[in-house]
Amino acid sequence: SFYSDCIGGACKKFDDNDNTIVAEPLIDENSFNEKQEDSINEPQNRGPGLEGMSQTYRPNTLKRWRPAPVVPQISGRPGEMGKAVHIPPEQETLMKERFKLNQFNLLASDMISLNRSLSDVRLGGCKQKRYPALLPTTSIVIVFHNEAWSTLLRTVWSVINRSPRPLLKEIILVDDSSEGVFADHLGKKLEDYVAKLPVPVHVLRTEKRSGLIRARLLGAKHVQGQIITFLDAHCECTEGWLEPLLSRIVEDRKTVVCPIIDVISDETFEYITASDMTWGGFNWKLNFRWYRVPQREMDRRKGDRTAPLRTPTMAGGLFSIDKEYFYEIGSYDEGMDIWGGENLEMSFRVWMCGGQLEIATCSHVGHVFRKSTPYSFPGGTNRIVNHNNARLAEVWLDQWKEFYYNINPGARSVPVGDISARTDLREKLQCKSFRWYLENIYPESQMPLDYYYLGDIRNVESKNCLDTMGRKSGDNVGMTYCHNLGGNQVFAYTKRQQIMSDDNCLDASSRTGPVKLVRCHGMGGNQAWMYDEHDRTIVHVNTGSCLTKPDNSDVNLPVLKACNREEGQQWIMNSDFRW
Ligand code: LR7
Ligand code: MN
Repeated sequence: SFYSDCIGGACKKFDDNDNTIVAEPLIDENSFNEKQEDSINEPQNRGPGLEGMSQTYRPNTLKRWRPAPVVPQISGRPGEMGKAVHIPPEQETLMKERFKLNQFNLLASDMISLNRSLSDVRLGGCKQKRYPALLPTTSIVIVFHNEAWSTLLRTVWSVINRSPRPLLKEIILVDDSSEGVFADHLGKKLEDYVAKLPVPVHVLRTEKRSGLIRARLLGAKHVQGQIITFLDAHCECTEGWLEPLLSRIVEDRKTVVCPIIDVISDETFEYITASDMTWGGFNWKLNFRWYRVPQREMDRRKGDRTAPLRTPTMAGGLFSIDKEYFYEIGSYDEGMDIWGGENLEMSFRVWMCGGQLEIATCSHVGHVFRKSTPYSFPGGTNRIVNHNNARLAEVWLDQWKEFYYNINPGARSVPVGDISARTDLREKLQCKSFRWYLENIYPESQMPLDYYYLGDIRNVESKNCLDTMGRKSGDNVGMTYCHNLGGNQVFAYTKRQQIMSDDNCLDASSRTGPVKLVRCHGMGGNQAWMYDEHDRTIVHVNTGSCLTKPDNSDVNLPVLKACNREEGQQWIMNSDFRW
């Protein structure tokens, strides 16, 4: 039961399955030796940076950059060093009441200092690293709709306190038409407050609710630094977060770099370090998901966990990009509304059009992961997310868009709008195909590179269809009447002999066994099936048994049996088939 109540699967949670792990504490292998300090930047010095330079960044000598914290980092208030805040029982009712405003524990957040201290969560190897003595400047762009005061300002303060000052051009806050009680603190009060901060902070406002994508485009337009760094409005940047992001772009300006996104608990505001062994993927529904980094990427990095990690996709909220490259590569799709889809859209676009997407594992930024969204989606959540995803599927997914439409048939009826500007962009940039992306960037993807069939699987005798019944890995696959709608009845029969539905594959471990849905492992074994088009049998390769319709009709579970050529073992995999 993970991600179930999170839109787009954006919540960062432990998965009960093997290859989707997230938050695990890191062991600090080497402690930092202060004596190795070789250079400290002047807090007041706003240069040198690389003002006025673009396209190529000059190579230069290395140094240790240092932030210039404005406020002492220990307040004596709860939550210091990223610790959990516990609300006394007598305030529980108030806590629950306030929780609804933002879908996180606002009472706890309000108790914590805006400057709270955090521990240095980096791997030992990261703390030793030096970065170019000349780095480009960055503008931080933070968009928000109905954000709480304490989370927004803690984000701002964490940037100010933990970024080397010469690198920080400005912070741009974009208020996406916050309403009601939020308008009180996000209006003049915010403007007056930020005017007193020790770095330039600008507040922009959208004319009407425009969604995070267009709000970011507005923010980006005003950026004066050479690099745009986007953050969500409920983040906390940790020690050394910025230098790894900027220096990767210096090495290759077509690199889009994300930090490791740590977890700030929505219940206690505890800062929980995330694993450096996860990267971004996606499923057939086009939900962004975290998966374990495969061995091949560890090998490419020669086992160095501090080396930048190439990731197939990004979560979307936290990343740095060269400003000129941002526009060169097509910024964002302005046709996307409110929330969702832009993260995968940009991920595919960057990879397919000649850039690269990385996680700088030495950069850690915390984010408050919520279980549900507090704000409205005008027009309906599903409608908006389906619209955004359909746009990206139409532009970037080629034939693999059918996986999305089949598993999410509701998306077929949502108007995608005009996508010609985006298809023109793909043409103009001479981007590679989605097949190229699957082959070269994401061979581990749930979307199979080669497949024979995508559709429902019908039994000749019962005329029923295989159905996942929405069950999860480890459960039995079911069977029910064919509804022709796709969704839980869509399976792909792949060239690797898998019968898959999204993350899961049909799997049997004995010759008479139940047939289960198990997370696809891509290694054949219990997940290899042979479809014989002539006999219409689906043979389990390991056991030689045949997939058979359920024994009696009250248990709707298909089974494995010795092959007998009867109709109960005959299956139709053909989209054009009608009884
Ligand atoms: O209409 C809106 N206008 C906005 O300005 C809706 C939202 N927003 C703001 C909002 O206030 C917040 O600052 O946009 C930001 C992101 O919205 P969240 O925080 O409600 O959603 P999220 O954290 O689930 O968003 C993740 O997915 C989004 C898909 O569109 C964006 O890419 C977010 O940036 C992204 N967040 C992250 O990547 C942080 C890690 C989460 C994960 C995985
Ligand atoms: Mn967020």
